[in-house]
Amino acid sequence: MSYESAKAAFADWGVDTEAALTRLADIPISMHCWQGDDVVGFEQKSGSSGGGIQATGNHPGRARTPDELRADLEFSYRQIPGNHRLNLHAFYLDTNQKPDRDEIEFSHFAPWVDWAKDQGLGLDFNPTFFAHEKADDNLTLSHPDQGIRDFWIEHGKRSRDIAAQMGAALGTTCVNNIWVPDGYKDTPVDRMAPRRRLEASLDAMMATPHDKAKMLDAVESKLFGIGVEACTVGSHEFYMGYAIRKGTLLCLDMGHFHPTENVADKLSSVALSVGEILLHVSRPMRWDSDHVILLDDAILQIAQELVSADLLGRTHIGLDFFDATISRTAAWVIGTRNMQKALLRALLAPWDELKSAENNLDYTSRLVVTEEIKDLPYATIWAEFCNRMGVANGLSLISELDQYQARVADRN
Ligand code: RNT
Ligand code: ZN
Repeated sequence: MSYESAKAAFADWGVDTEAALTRLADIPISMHCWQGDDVVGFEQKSGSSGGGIQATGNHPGRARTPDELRADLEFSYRQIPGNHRLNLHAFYLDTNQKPDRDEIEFSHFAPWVDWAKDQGLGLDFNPTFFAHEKADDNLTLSHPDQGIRDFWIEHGKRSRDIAAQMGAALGTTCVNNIWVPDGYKDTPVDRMAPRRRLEASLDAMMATPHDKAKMLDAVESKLFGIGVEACTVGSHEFYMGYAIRKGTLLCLDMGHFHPTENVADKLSSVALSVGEILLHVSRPMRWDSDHVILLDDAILQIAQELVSADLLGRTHIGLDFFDATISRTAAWVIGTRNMQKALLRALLAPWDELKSAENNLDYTSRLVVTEEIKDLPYATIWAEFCNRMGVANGLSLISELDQYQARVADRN
């Protein structure tokens, strides 16, 4: 089908495909650096990340150095239409020095910033509160030991400074997302004390205000992790309250709720109480398994809510998945494009008609329309988008992905 016929098919439903394509081109996705190396980081340590998160698999091609990771990212961004962002974790520093987490500085990330500038990418940032001996007990900012808390508070402060400098250097606000693994394997007798300590540590960490045009703080909750099954200190209620009271962003990770909860449903509720939202778009399978996102109902519903509730202007879309059983670059490319495809579908829906049917309690029309529009030629509009952005699609995309994977397969 030609783009012109597809455009006409959507026009029959009152949908303007040109407006949708223009809007889509303007939505940056923050791609997470940690899919490229199985969340290992560049502190010259190997093994599991700790903190209850783990990439499983040993498919060849894991990036072992910042240069390899950047090469993989450059390839991946070339297969993704539009201009996007990179979400860096603090333990991906690029320096010959070996600063401990409480010694990191902007200079340790300078190669990333120079590269991002060169590539036209925005940067987001995360302090790393795991994969470190002082996090081995799965307690960091809420640790009973003041010395350990202070170590992590210093790491958090430095991360905020680095993020603000990244935002300033690149002229685009850097979201600094705070996730700590803190929790208990077995049922704690005191849930209040660690939560008070976490709150006090966060307050100390964020005491210095930063220019919001350069850096925005976000806090990420979790239901449970491996090894912290009984209690996560930074629960959803904890951080939702914290974000509302302190004016930070709230990060919703799709894998951090009970598997039957619908994260899409949370967006409009949360948006009434917090100014901006950070999403970690992920795919939990039975637990927080961080599978590559598919173009499935969960993702389509997230995108529908962002468009229908008019939340795109105050939601930062970040991805969070890591699969080590497949090509790391293919994982990035397919996952990011799926997020965009979901957004495109949402932008191509006849929202006025659907909302008016719902307001008139005409649920029959609502059902008929939501189901009939599933047959519209979305693929043609997506192909047009890729074409205009000079990006491969379909079989030619597969051949690009295969060729690149073949080039990195001898890494060991
Ligand atoms: C862990 C959180 C967190 C991490 C990254 C690496 O459960 O989802 O966002 O995945 O910080
Ligand atoms: Zn996350």
